[in-house]
Amino acid sequence: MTFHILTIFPDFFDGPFRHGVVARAAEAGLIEIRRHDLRAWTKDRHRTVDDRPFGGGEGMLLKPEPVFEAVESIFPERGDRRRVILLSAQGTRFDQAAARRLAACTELLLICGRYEGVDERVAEHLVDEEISVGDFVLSGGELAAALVIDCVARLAPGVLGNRDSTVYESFAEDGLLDCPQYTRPAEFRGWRVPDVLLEGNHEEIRRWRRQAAVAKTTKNRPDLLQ
Ligand code: 9D3
Repeated sequence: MTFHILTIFPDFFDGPFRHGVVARAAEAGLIEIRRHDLRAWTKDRHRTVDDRPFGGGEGMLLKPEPVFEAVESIFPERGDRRRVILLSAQGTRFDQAAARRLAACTELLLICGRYEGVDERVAEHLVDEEISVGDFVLSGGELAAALVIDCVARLAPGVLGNRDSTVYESFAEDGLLDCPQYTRPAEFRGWRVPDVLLEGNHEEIRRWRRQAAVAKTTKNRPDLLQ
């Protein structure tokens, strides 16, 4: 699976994919991550990618021409399994189900917005989907693109093996957060690991984990309990 990133800050991605599962998947040739500098598709001396909003308002917008030219040259042909995504605060919310859908593609092109936004014709006439990573304000789409790639890449065919059943993997199994987990030592600064986990009664452990997951979900994410 190939990820293309269209950005004015290609150097931003020097770091995020050099560690862990994504780095190993790239080394194994299971995924490829290619960065494209949006300014390569400008035609003026100053390599201008932004301009002022019609109707007035704060800040600058990414202008449409370089973005259209870039996408059309990176993807001369489009298709179901070759999708173009705009990262923007106005997009539909990214979640594990969206990640699973995107993992079925062979090539994804992620466009990183900057400044106050992107000319709306990009969202309307160029991209397949517009995606937001959550209800908070970022300073641009780069961090969001890194997040989406991290999440989708581990679902790409062959990346995780069948240790996690990635086909069915959901963020919250049966609507619950993961249960609390402990490792050694059994007592740390006076805080003991629950006895049931040390005793080896697997039916009791299963029941404890279930109620602990419900308690954790109630406390931290009541919205998940319909
Ligand atoms: C929503 C606030 N906007 C109204 C004045 C300003 C604005 C905020 C953030 C304009 C651009 C941006 C840049 N954000 C992204 O490019 C972005 C983003 C985000 O801010 N939140 C969640 N997901 C994403 S994906 C891309």
